[in-house]
Amino acid sequence: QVRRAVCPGSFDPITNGHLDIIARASRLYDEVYVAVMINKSKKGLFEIEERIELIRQVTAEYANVRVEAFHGLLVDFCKQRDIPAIVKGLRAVSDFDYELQMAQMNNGLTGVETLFVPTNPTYSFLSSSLVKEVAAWGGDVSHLVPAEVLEALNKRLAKG
Ligand code: COD
Repeated sequence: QVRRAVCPGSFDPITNGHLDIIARASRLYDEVYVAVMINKSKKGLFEIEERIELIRQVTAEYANVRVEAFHGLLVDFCKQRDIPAIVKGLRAVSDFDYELQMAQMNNGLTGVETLFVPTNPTYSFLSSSLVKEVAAWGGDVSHLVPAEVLEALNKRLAKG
């Protein structure tokens, strides 16, 4: 029996916080899917294809990680691929309420389980939106994202 899990998110762009959770999940499961949510009503800084390409580059060292886009419900993505577990990072109490609601809703829908991994304290304040904001104003985010992401951010922000 292959043990599978999914790490879902927007990943606009992937940060060291996301990467830490994905790496830890890859040590616990045989196969880890990184599922990049397509949200047509919210245009991100990076196109879905760019996000996926960046995630593929920075997870290349983890042989059991695969990256896919999805739209619709996460539980349907899980059902189609026979994935019984969602792995999420918990940063702080502020994440808890919403994450608990989603975990309970998803479990009620299909029985899929959600497992929470406590964030590495180095990244407990880190989010894609803060990275974008700080980078947009010229702040140094080189310790918060992988080098490939830093380069992509600088390119994108230089274009304006
Ligand atoms: N440290 C550790 N983990 C982190 C960090 C960090 N610094 N930052 C983010 N994470 C983890 C968290 O677990 C977070 O949940 C995940 O990475 C993704 O983060 P984001 O910001 O890229 O993505 P979100 O929060 O926009 O993603 C939300 C989902 C896509 C997971 C959610 O909206 C969803 O499942 N949507 C699909 C539609 C659906 O099924 N809806 C019904 C839900 S009940």
